[in-house]
Amino acid sequence: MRADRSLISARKPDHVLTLSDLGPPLTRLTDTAALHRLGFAAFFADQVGPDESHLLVRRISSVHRDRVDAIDGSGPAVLELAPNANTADYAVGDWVLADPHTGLMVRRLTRRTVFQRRAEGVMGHQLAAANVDTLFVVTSCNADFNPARLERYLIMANEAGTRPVIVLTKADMVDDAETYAAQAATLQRDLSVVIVNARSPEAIDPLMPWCGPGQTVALVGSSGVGKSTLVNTLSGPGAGDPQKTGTIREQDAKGRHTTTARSLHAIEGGGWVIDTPGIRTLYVSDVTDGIDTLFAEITDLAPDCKFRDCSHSHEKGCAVQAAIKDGTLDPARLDRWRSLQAENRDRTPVFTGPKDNKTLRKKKY
Ligand SMILES: Nc1nc2c(ncn2[C@@H]2O[C@H](COP(=O)(O)OP(=O)(O)O)[C@@H](O)[C@H]2O)c(=O)[nH]1
Ligand SMILES: [Mg+2]
Ligand SMILES: [Zn+2]
Repeated sequence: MRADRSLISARKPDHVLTLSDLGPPLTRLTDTAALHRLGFAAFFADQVGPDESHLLVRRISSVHRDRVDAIDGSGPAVLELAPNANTADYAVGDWVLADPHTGLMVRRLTRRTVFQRRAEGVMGHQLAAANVDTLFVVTSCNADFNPARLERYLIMANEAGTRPVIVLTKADMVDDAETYAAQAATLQRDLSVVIVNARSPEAIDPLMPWCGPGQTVALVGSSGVGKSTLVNTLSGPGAGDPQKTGTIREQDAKGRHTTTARSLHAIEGGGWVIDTPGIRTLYVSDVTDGIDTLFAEITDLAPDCKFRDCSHSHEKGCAVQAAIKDGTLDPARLDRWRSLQAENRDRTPVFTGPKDNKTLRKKKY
């Protein structure tokens, strides 16, 4: 127990400890109530072996160059990485097991989903967020609304294995929010679209189906669309607005980068929400599956084409061209499919050489 106290003392360095300073108990694997609060889902619990039952459960809430911040069932918690660990290997949303005596991370649990971005000109991926169940793709009912950009976010969600939901904010500022919603709904089969005023406490109601204990949502979208405002609304009035929000230039609806880092926040009715800074340019690279899902109406037709390697442009017996002729497929969709495919092909590195020659593209067109 002595070691547990030294762990706590790291939280309050200038304090003489008494027993009452120990606060709520640390979240152990046997502490089902705290695990439930923390949103620890069965997928993660199932990974823990019987010999690990003495360990503590923590979730990474932000990643810095030299350290990571974490939470447990009672709030912020210390998590020490091994001296040789690289914080870039961890993502906000990661679940980890920690030693109760030293606070040292023992291991990271396998991720259910992960968002990663390939930075321009850099090998490898930049981790954005992990274990996200639902991606709220946030855009506003104004000049920010851009179907081509929304498609890129949808590809990102599909590729990560995360359910996308389009969240249209600033519905209070227009009277044709439904028009935006109808347009957004055509972007992908069975896509959910929600219209909110992010500043209103009522915004929480239509978003609740994707929140609740065990659920993690992440917010993406341009700066100024209301992501941080939504985090504050989802956190509830008791949380005291954990995120700073910004102003936008009204003429082009461009936001400033008020949010600079990713962070994890508790949702009032249970579950967790990850805020992210706006992404300026979103390239598609190595996202073949994500594109297939976005354009499911095209992907589904391809097996009916006469040629297996049909490019759906000039070939005889092309089921996709036939669908365009009979008016069941929007030709603009085929154009966008083609250009996103080409971008993906150009930007996906095909590694060669002795070490990497197994890392070819997952799937060939
Ligand atoms: N009227 C209205 N203003 C909003 C709404 N959502 C966000 N805002 C405002 O838009 C600005 C940018 O919001 P912020 O949350 O910082 O955007 P972020 O960059 O996406 O995190 C702030 O002034 C918000 O108060 C909304 O639904 N309605
Ligand atoms: Mg923000
Ligand atoms: Zn074809």
